[in-house]
Amino acid sequence: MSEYKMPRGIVISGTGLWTPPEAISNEELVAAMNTYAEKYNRDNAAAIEAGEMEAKPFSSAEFIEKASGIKSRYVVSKEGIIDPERMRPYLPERGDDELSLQAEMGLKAAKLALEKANKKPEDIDAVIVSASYLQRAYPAIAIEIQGELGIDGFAFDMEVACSSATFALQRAVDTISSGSARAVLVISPELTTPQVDYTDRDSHFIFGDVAVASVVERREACNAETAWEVLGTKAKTVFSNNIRSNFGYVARAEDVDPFGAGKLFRQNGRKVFKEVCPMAAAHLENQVQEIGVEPGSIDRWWLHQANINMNNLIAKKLMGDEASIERAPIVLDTYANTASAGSVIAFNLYSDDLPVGSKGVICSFGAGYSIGSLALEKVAI
Ligand code: CO8
Repeated sequence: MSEYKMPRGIVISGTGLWTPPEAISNEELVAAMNTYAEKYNRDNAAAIEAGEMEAKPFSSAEFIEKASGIKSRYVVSKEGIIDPERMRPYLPERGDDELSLQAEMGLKAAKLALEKANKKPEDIDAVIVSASYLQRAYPAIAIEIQGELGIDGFAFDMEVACSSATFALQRAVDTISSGSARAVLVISPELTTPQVDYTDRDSHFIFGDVAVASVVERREACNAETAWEVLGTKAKTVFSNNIRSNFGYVARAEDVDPFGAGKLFRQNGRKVFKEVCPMAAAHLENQVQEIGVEPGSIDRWWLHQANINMNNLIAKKLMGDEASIERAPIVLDTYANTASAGSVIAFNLYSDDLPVGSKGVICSFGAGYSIGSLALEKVAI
């Protein structure tokens, strides 16, 4: 790659994590899916018997925990998801004059991040909302949040699936280093549950809702006691059809059901596992080499949270026998996969304990494929 060297002096000075108040355990989710499957198989018994339809296979809480490490997930609305007659969240439509749901989630995390960074809206020049799904095309959710906070500057939305948060943090670093903004608020309101097919046992257990936010700014303007200086960033994308969501506005002109087969989240999880693990490990090795250190001297890896076995494998490749849950913390047991927010949740929950001088890496990997990382060092202000 290029000889480009990161300009120093840009920090992540605060993060915010908003967790929805409701949670669904594997057992509750499986009970709903299996009641739905039983009824489906009963109602379609003749067609299944004749080989015209496939029976719905049953899900298992034991499988879910063993295969993924997920035990529970937070959701914005639980009731509809675990109702076998509905099998999707119920989110009442809001009017144009009301705050949209994704803006509301993002705003909650943004306020927490501003508080942690000891910043006021007037200190911020730009807002980026970056998530794997956006609830509308325009006006941007980021501009809605900008308006609510009273920020004078510019705002825009972007989407890079599971790497939405890391790619947006990188855009914030670039924006500040080019002088386009003094400070940037990066927000990922991951509202995943409306795009999950809760009748599909392969994917019904994977995702949860959450919102995270970060303040990125110049070290010289930072008001926090400590911050995380950005030592380097790295982004990579390689096209793959193994994780796909075909839901989109063109469905209306294609005369197809926008919520029909293949339009919700789907993946070939096994292939993703096999292909992404070596890509992510190599990417991370390069990331730390570029900042002049060996993987062994990184104190903490805030890895993407899609699968515990994937993270253990990547951690082992990077740290060998030194790999541990303390050095590569896991949040997906309680949060599940929250698309791009997972590594930022891990950073938010597991970074305050580290002393000044510690080094860490935030990294995401997922659909696209996309891999994004930021190498950080804790600094005293
Ligand atoms: N209960 C019981 N059995 C099950 C279940 C279940 N719930 N699900 C699958 N099985 C069965 C399968 O059908 C299969 O049966 P058979 O052998 O008879 O065919 C068997 O169990 C084994 O299935 P798999 O091979 O699929 O099992 P794995 O061990 O591979 O585990 C995982 C499946 C957990 C999905 C795993 O492959 C995985 O986590 N892979 C990595 C995936 C990944 O990292 N993806 C990133 C996606 S996230 C992302 O990029 C963000 C997208 C944007 C967000 C979208 C929001 C909606």
